[in-house]
Amino acid sequence: MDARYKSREIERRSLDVDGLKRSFLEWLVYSVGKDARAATRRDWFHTVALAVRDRLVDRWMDTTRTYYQQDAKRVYYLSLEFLIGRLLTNSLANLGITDQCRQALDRIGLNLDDVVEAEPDAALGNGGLGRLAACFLDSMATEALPGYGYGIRYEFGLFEQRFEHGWQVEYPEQWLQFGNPWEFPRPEVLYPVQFYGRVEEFRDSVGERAYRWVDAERVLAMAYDTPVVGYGGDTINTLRLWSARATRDFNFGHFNDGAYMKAVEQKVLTENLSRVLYPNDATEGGKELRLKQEYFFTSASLQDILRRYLQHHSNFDSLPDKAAIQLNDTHPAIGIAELMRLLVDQHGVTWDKAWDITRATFSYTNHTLLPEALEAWPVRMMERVLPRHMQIIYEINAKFLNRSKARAAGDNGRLSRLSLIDERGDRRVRMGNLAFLGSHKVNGVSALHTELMKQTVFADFHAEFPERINNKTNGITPRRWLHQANQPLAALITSRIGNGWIKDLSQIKALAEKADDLVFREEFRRAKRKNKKRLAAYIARQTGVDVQVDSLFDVQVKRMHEYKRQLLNILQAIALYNEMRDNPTVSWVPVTKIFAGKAAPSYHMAKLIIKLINDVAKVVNHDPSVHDNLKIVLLPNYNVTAAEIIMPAADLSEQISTAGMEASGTGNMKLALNGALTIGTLDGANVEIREHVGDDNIFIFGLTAEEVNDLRASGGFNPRDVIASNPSLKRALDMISTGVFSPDDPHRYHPILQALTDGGDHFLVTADFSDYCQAQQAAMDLYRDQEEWTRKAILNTANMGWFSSDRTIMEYATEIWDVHPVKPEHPAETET
Ligand code: RUG
Repeated sequence: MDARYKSREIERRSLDVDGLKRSFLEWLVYSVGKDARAATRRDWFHTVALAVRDRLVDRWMDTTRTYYQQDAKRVYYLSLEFLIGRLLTNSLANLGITDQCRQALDRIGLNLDDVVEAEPDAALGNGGLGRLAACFLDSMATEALPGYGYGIRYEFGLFEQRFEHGWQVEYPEQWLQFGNPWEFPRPEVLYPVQFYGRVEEFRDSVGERAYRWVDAERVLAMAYDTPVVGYGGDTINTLRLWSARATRDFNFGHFNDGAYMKAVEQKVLTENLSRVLYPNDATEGGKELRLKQEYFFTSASLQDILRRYLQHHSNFDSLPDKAAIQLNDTHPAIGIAELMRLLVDQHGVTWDKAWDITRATFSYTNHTLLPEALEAWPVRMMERVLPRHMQIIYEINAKFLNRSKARAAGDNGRLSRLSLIDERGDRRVRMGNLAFLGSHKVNGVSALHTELMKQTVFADFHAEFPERINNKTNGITPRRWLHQANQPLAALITSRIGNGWIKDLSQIKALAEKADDLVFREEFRRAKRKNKKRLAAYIARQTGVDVQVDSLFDVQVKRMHEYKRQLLNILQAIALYNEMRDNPTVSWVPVTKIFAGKAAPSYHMAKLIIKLINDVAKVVNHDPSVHDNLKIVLLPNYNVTAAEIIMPAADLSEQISTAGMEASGTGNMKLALNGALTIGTLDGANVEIREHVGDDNIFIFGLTAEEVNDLRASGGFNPRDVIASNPSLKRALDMISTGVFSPDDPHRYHPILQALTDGGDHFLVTADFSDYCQAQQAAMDLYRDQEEWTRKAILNTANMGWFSSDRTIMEYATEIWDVHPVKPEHPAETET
């Protein structure tokens, strides 16, 4: 090998400060094309990212090659959302070269923290579901599991949220505007995906009835690969995202007609498929583009999975031994019909065999019980967009209902509930039922949620397949959410118990014995204070509001949704505001209420709640009579990057959903791991958090899921009675209704008041108000005793080890996927 080339090869892998510095200077000139004097912060970000990328490519290829050579069983995580956030800090930390990189940049006169700020936040997801997928990628790579993520490379991620006069306004999020140094385009990895057309029946070579999908429109799915670095950098997996490309023949007809503009227009329309992420947490049915997006990425992923499988196999008998496909919610559930189509129509596998293979390969995670979020596509739309799939779904359904008929013993209600088709009104395909039926395992995301799944949405299916439903309580990656986001606390923990916790979070339990150590408590508080100072500066920059660093940071960060009850929180803030004004001589615990979260653009009630929070904040923050003891801020544009600043700084974590409605929550885990005490209902994973951190170290309030159910069923709940009997709630609502917070438009909040009264208060805000205020009071009282507060905070951090996504992913691997760790072989490293 040419000596110069070889030395470059080594240089590309060198992890020391000099090597990094040389690479930076070389990359800036030869790849970014800039002179050091003219380089912007963004140029430096690209430079550093490209140089870091060099250092992981060899190991990435080694990982892929090892999987191939060992024909290892792979797991494919199909998800319409991956909320990955920034990658530079993550890659540096997981490669273990943060300090070297910092020093190398220092020598060039640059600050790593500034460079990091130039990276856009990859927001290819809405909230918890997408972030969970990103945490799982990190855990699969860290646990050396052969795992691939498959999704869509949206050109526009989740919208950017701004507040204009207190209202949410959405702007496009152009994260790819300046290029993405982490991704590798694969123009050769291209699969056709069809839509529309019709199905033709014919006789195959042995005279059997067969089908082909003809006259369809064709789109191409092109792959973009992003390396996923596991902690330690040994395993580097792949996230493969699909981008839509118009086929060339698609446009030919138009060109020949001379209709150039029409051809171009068609190309643009086709490529719209991967243009934008749908901004709804709860999908509304009836959006054709959304259905096409789901099929587009699922079909491309399955074609890719089969291609990889066929490199080693000549028939599909052992597909379930070589591939596990996880459906992240119902979004990729059409994959069940698609795999059937590929096996039966394209590869000539018999129906029954194909069905066995399909079921053994797929598994499905349910993330919600909310009826509006359970996808159901109109049959007429499905027949038009995916005619062959609709036939396949009919056939799966007919066979299944036929089999169940005997057991249902004439119970037609049961059969119609089990059916894949909802025959009521406008006929719809129930994607949850399809996902359930086509999977060998179906899981919920917290113990409570899984139990409720068995009792509610999937009760009939559970009776039919009692072994299928299982629980996999969510988790979070300790790398991003403690090691990287909270460096002061991470360093403190490591100084006491070593750094084993980064890869094995159960080790953090050893901190529990430090909870009584006064010196440790002091250092723990110091770390928290540092994070609070950072957040206070961020709040000042974003909102112009100055907050007291030593006030109680009371944090509610998540999507804006009525069931998450930001409204309950702001009503309590108004009540507290009134108490402070009524009792000016009392020495109040200063409180800073911090909110952040986006509302779906079409969700008017959630947007009105945003406006209410901003309106209340304006009044409270400018009222001198509360002496700065209460501040309220709503931070704009909540995303992963903002969460990394907020989570480490919180004292109190608001997890106050109506019991039975939050499937799990993962923000609750991030906050508790960072030493915040939870104030919450017995909902989702809060139940398990309480079990781990202990009853004394959490503020639980409100109705239980069972009580919520009973109260609603009884029909005897009257919110007006509750309001009349609670003067502080009544006063808060009166202030809203008389325009104290909206003098320019006193009736602005009529819809909210209406929902809480005549609307029946579906989310039971009024029912839980009094208990919530008491829990808040208990939190404020405890906060006065900083020693006791810190002791409990330490116990929260120490007892959150079980909530690592490494634990969750290993449960999936052993109990659902039967996928095992594979150590990559790194031959190049032994050579040099
Ligand atoms: O709302 C749920 C959260 O409770 C959960 O923690 C998260 C991850 O499992 O998923 C959220 N979710 C549910 N996001 N979208 C949906 C409905 O499709």
